[in-house]
Amino acid sequence: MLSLAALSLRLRASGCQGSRRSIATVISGNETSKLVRDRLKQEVDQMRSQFSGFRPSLVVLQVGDRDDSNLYISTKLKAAAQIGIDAKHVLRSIMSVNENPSVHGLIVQLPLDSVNRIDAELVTNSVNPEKDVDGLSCINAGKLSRGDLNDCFIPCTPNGCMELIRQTGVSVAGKHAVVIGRSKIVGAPMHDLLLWNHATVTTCHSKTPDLPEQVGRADILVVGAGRAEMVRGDWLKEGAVVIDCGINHVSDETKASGKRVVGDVHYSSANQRAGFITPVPGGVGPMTVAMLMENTVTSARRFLLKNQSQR
Ligand code: NAP
Ligand code: LUD
Repeated sequence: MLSLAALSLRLRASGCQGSRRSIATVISGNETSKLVRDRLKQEVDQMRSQFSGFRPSLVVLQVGDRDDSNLYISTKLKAAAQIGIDAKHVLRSIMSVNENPSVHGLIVQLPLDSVNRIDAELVTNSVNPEKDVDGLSCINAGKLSRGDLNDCFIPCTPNGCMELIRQTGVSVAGKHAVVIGRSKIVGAPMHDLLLWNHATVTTCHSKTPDLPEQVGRADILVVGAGRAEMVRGDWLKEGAVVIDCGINHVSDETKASGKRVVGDVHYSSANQRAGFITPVPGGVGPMTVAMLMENTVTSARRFLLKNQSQR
């Protein structure tokens, strides 16, 4: 199969974009996530026939009733059903799920939506690290930061970004990668993943002076800042791989809903300069869901192996 990189080179070489500057190749999260989900479905089918009806099981715990969480959770439940993962949506205690041997994955959807302030750190750290398919507990985060990538659960959004970078065919080793954001769910684990895939990594945040200068050095740029269309096309290094995690709702009178979703990257200027770029929607979002399914299947596989060796 022709990789995205080869395809992009061919398009450029054949000059099929006319005399205009070549436009970045779109890295589709919708398509890549479908490939991942199809592969997982096959694996789960195989588990089921080999272990008489066994199914990987995921619990999504929600506190409150935020519209965005409701939407993300329903996407996760649909993806799970399609793959054959038995997923439950609960509003109960973490401990009973931790102790239930028939559950292989447990996530606590963030942010927690409650009248009384709840310490999210305390809650994510209460999840049994062996079931922490969101990779947010400090045990899994610590392993990732030390480079023990095969012995931990990697947070779904950065893991999905890595998968999209792989799709381009551009190798990460030796490249200069820039991450904007240092949150526990996106920026910090993204930094670790790029580092242990042998990139030289710069992580930027709200106190970084001269963001455009830092961005201009990036062969690979991952943005998770939560600032609508902040990164402009003219900041980018020509040919860069641009991965946009941002999900921002901006008002748009032309839409029936009165709003639309944009990323943290100004797409129409960035795609004139980037080599590869993810759209929003249809980029990182669907990959987050696919990677959650992957971590759940991995956890179920580990569970099966452990039980087999104990027999
Ligand atoms: P967050 O917890 O608010 O963190 C944002 C990070 O960006 C912080 O580290 C902040 O710096 C940094 N930042 C904010 N403004 C900046 C600026 N002007 N210049 C440089 N850095 C700046 O957000 P998050 O949870 O990481 O999410 C980030 C974005 O990704 C949001 O749009 C969110 O909706 C989206 N997201 C998408 C997915 C997905 O699946 N696609 C998953 C998770 C999140 P400080 O640390 O200094 O405050
Ligand atoms: N908390 C997440 N909170 C929010 N977009 C997601 C997400 C699907 N513990 C925990 O699921 O991994 C998490 N673990 N997150 N998020 C964001 C974050 C969490 C974001 C986007 C999507 C999950 C998604 O499917 C689609 C797209 O970008 O194409 C549709 C977007 C739309 O609004 O139509």
